[in-house]
Amino acid sequence: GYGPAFSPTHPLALAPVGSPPHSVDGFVAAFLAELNTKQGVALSHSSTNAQYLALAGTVRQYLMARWLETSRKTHEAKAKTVGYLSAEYLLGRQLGNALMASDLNEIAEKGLAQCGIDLTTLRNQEVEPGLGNGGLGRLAACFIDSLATMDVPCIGYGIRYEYGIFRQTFVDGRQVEQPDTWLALGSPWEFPHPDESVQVNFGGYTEKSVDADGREKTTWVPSWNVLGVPYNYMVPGYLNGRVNPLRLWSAQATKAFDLSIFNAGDYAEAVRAQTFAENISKVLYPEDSTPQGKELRLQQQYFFVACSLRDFLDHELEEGFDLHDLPSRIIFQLNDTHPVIAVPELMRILMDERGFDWEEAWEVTHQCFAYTCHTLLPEALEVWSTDLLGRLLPRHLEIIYGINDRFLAEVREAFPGDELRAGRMSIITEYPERGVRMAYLATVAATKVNGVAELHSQLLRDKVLPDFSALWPERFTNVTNGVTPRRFLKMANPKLSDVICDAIGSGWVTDLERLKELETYALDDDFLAAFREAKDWNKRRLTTLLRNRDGIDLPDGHLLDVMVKRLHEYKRQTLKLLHVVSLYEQVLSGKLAPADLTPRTVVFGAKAAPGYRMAKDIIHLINRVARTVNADPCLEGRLKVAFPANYNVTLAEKLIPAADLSEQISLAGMEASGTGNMKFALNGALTIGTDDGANVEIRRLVGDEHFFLFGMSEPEVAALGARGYDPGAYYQGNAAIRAAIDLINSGIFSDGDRGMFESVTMSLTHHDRFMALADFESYVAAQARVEERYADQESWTRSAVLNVARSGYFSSDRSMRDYLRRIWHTQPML
Ligand code: H53
Repeated sequence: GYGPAFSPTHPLALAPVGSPPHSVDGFVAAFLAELNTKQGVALSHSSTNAQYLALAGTVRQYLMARWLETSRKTHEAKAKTVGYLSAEYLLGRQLGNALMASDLNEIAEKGLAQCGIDLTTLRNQEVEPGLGNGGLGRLAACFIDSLATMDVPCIGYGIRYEYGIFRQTFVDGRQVEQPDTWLALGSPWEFPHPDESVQVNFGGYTEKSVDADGREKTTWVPSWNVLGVPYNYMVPGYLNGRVNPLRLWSAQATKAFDLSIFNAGDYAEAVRAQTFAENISKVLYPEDSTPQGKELRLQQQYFFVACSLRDFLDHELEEGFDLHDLPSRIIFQLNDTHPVIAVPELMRILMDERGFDWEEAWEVTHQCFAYTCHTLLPEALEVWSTDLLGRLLPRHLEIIYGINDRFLAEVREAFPGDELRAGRMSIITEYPERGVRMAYLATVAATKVNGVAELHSQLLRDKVLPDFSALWPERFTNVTNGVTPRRFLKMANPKLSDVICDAIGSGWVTDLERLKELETYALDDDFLAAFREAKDWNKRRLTTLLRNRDGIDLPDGHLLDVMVKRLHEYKRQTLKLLHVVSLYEQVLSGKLAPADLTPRTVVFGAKAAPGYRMAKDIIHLINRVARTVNADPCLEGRLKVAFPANYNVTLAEKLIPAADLSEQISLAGMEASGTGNMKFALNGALTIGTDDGANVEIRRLVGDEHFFLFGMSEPEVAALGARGYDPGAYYQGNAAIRAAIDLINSGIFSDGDRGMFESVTMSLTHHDRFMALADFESYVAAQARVEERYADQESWTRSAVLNVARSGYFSSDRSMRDYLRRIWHTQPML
């Protein structure tokens, strides 16, 4: 609480403490104070890590006053806030972004140099917080960056995993996972607030009673609980003084929890209880878009959502706030189905704790939630068994049944006699066991449901939720994903940023459509030369990094062909690999002279979910192909495969700016959006891609001549599936496919072991669920067009410039504007 001299309205309590002076001297003084007084080390004896921590602390000081001021302003204005609920935030390193957002880069560089310290060395000391798997988690990070930059009040809510996404290593070419100990050397970006901890209940049973007014009342009698401790992170807007909070929850045992056992005399048991509670936020589940249905995962979901709702209601609203007006103050955006348990949780709070009746509670709940779906894969849609859910959250299951009963009554009223439809639409499924379809629950509850690219939103309406879009057509909308230009262009690609700024100024950093002004420069020789020089610089930077980080040598002057994303069959890394193997086979068999190959380095980066066997086999195969191809002298200087381990945001920031060719080759209708595709185009890589996800929009905007389209369209995929797809016919009928697959089966990549990659080749020739063989010929033809264009460097560079100039639409600032207008109905505070 506040001391007597500092009532919340006391002027000194209102005025945040000022920042250090925005000067080199001010910076150095603050930095040395951090080092000396916070860490107790002298500059002369400080380790790189101590210096990094001191630097982070210094930058934090500059952001502090703005952070407090932002919070004061938002509360005072009673502004509507976006509550972004996401189980993942793939933030990437914080230091560079914080320096950029507070305009401290130059000052820090000079100040540190005065202390004999190199800023880049300190930057490289940071271990990125990998609190997400892939696209979905990175999207959340881009969105909160954009909201802060656009001066929109937002609280990001999530989980502070003690271990983020695993660190990938290769042993004999196979993926081996190591724990991500990102907190080990200190975590200077977070503010723990044990004083604002929240209790979260689990288990037990419910009791019905009748209150004094004769109304039926339900009480949840839980059997155990844990404490959620919030850790605040600063989300600084770009040069605008706004700093929004990201609030991540960490699980801790409650006193009551362990004391009862402790009092009974079993100390060891008490400690075990503590460990049990803390397991909840211990580790990020490493499955990307394939939920495992594990109990701990549901605990995580309820844990962070319960903490977040409680936090918002208790700490962000003034005392006595009438919760009937809650929709005027908050919109909770559900990032996929992971946080959907928030729906029955808000119902429970309003009914059981605040005395709302069902209809009142439902009206408020409905207005307070919007749902983003990020997938089309049926196996990615979460279903929780009622058995598990009822055991862990008995009251919530009752409420879900209540929601379903009323919903199905509405369906029957709209479609009388159509029992089949009611069965199809039920939130509860009976197969393979009774379960709650979380996507249906989200759709029934939400004011708006959106997909993440135009094609995806269309397919969501037509194929995943057709009955729902028939019932509520106006509920469905699209917001195409975006990426933050601050991190992924200005920060990751400083050379290209300078070239752009020299031509059109710096307005594009917060208004990315201004890149349009570069179109005229696509014909300017000086500009093209500067553009190419930036690309070359990025390639040299990458070469140095990969040499030091992985011992990989990137040859000079190669077309850099990059496929980086999670390893998933639908993304079709095997299609890219078959292309490589086919080129190799043609050289081996004398069909192709090595001198006729366009010198090319293919870079893969991909993590596989640890339990996803096929994905791990594919990683193994890529590494083995790389080993053989790279060692074969006949390909020397012509074809190389590089597979740096542990692809993450930090590596992406170096890889993407260096790339010439971006591989976006999922089977049409499978990739909801993709966001890597946008980052590559924005950095001047050309895309080879299918008509899938946001590729459709990228191609439309950059123009057909500047995009290498191949493969079946989604309707063609559907038609082929309906006719019956037979990959064996493609294997038999296409000599190149057959030769490539046979080469893998020959044992050439596996020291003569012909069976080593049978799982992969058999899957391709017998099932090929994602139709890689059907698209192979078209893919190879598109690669030939790539090589033809690349031979004309001027024409290639012009296309690259036009890709940059026409990618402004893919700023996450634009995505946020679309959410504000179409879904959240709130505005920037400016
Ligand atoms: O979300 C990205 C999309 C991408 C999609 C990805 C995603 C996950 O990373 C995890 C779960 C899920 O359902 C979807 O695969 O296409 O770009 C952001 O929307």
